[in-house]
Amino acid sequence: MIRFIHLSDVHIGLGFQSASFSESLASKRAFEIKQTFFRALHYAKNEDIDFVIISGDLFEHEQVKKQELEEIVKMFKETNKDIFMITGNHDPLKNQSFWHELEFSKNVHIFDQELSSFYFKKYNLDIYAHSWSKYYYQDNPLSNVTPKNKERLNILIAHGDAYTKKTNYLPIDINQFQEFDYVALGHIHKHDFLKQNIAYAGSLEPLSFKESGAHGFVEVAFDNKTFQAKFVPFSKREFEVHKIKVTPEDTLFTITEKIILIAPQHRKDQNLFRVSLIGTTKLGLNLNIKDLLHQITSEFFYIELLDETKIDINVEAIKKQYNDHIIGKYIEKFQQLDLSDSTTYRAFIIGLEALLKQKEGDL
Ligand SMILES: [Mn+2]
Repeated sequence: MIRFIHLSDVHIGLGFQSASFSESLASKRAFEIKQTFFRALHYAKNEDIDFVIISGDLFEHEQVKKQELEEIVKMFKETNKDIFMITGNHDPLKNQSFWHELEFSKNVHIFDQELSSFYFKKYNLDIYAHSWSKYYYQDNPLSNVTPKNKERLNILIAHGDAYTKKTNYLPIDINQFQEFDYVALGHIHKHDFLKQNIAYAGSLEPLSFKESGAHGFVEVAFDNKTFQAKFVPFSKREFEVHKIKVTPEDTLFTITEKIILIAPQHRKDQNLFRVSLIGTTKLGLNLNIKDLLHQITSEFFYIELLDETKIDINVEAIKKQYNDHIIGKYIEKFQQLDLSDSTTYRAFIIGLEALLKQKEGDL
């Protein structure tokens, strides 16, 4: 029986430049990515795991520090398990790459840019793979891959896109991989079993709100007779994306309560939340996201709040009522603009509210 873990897309060194994280949160997340990766290696060491597969994008070529890679080299050595690895589009084997400067221990097997196989005598196993050596692949170096020795067990490691035929990120057709016993895919960050024996491990730790849900690795056990593969949730945190419906009956207090009650405390302490307020609010409620965020922020490890609400207001009725008044003219002017644009809509409502208040004052 062979037991191994298949992980992928760790992205060590990621700087989170495109996220709205503070500098301290970005560096905390970068640390946690490394921490979880090392925890996975510990898992391999302490559980009865024969080897580890890493399907590309271990680190960020542009951002990682050499010192961090030296930590990985050391950790690989201490793991003392065979590690089979390819590079991906974020850490390609280019001429000026850290890959050439690091000295890995003997248990680490990094595949070259040309497709090749590694024979693992102990398990009568062949592992096929190639590493990325450039940032884009329209061509497919795997198009003719097939196991040479069918009496052996055969594993393929690949980094690419199995969902899109026309892609710059190595189009993968899984139908070509029928004869492999297991295919360890990387590149797509959401874990997915395309077949029971062909899987994306997904990113080990989620990297953004686009990567909500559970993250971890795939654990596989098989021999000539049996096959088992399961996803193991392993990330330290998850990204959670929520929508909260607001109604005209809601007050600032009830809206605040709805946000606080969105998840049990342990998830609020652990996960990163993005909450969109949708629905309609009463005219004059004065929903201010910054103030609201101030009220709730201490309840969460991290929360982003988005206001997508509309004001409960019958514009046509007001326009009719104030036909000859500046209010009617104001509405007419704004209706010529694109009110589906949220900034324009906000501006329209703020002005309308002010004018209506003014009008009330006149009475
Ligand atoms: Mn990736």
